[in-house]
Amino acid sequence: MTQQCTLKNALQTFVDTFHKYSVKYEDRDALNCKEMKQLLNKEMPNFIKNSKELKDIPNLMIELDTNLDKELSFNEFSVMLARVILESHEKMHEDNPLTKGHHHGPGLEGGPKQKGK
Ligand SMILES: [Ca+2]
Ligand SMILES: [Zn+2]
Repeated sequence: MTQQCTLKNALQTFVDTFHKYSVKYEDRDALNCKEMKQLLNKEMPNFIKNSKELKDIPNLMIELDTNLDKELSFNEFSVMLARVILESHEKMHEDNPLTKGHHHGPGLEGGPKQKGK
């Protein structure tokens, strides 16, 4: 039995991406402000453009850093992921109302399907 969970790869990507940046300046398991900014800019550039959650990154850092050590643990980081996933799903439904069946647009990633406001 080697059946794998469908979400295993997504989880692995979250963990790997976090770790790729958390060890950039110091080898540890938390993101400082600089590392967090790089992660967002390199790994989620379109999300930064389209997301309300990611509009004010310095403020977001403060909000996410619940233990006030000026770093984001994976625990704290995952709160940001959850919020962005939620926001993106909502956006996927922007031009795809539930009444017409369940279709998903491109969400925060954006794409050619998007028409202006
Ligand atoms: Ca922290
Ligand atoms: Zn949906």
